[in-house]
Amino acid sequence: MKIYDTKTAPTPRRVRIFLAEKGIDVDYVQVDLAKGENLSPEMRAKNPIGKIPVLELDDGTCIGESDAICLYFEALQPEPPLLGVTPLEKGVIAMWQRQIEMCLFNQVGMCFQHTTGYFKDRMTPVPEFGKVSGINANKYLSVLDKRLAENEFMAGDKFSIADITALCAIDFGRVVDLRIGEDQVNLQRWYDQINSRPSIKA
Ligand SMILES: N[C@@H](CCC(=O)N[C@@H](CS)C(=O)NCC(=O)O)C(=O)O
Repeated sequence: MKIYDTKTAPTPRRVRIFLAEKGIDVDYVQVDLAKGENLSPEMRAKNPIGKIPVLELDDGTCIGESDAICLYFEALQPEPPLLGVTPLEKGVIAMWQRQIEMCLFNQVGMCFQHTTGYFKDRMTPVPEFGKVSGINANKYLSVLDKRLAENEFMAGDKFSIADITALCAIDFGRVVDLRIGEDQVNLQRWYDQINSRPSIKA
């Protein structure tokens, strides 16, 4: 099997960290997004929306969507669990994963795409929308800071996929000037803790 990956992009990074946490080695094939390699007919045959990452299994089956890829590997190798074990853990982790994706990760992505025009060859940037997305992302950091005042990790007392998504969003957010506020001490404590995990370098 192999994963079509782009080393500099935040979404495939989520999958690389997830797999590093599980100690799963996969071959990665680099795809140049700036050159539009992800939009070729060959890549669209693997993922109709032409986005990265894509997991290609040995029988040719392709799975797009970072969450779906992580779900596949969690089922294949449950240890260490990153999506929860009990029904309660699974529900709480899924909630934080989804909200962090919608309110932070996607907002950072929209801010980047619409304020920089990085993909203007394939989309119409709307700078005002990008600006509002950046403001939304910034505001959501205070929700996370509050959450982390009472919880070690995003979804409670265990490291999970939600922590990976949040860290990748915050790191990528630097390109659009997203910063943890000086007063957001809980978020900073969490960030330093997660950022020191060996998997983060994946
Ligand atoms: N929901 C998808 C998002 C994938 C996505 O947006 N990937 C970006 C890289 S971070 C991409 O391939 N962009 C290329 C493009 O839009 O042309 C997932 O979670 O896998």
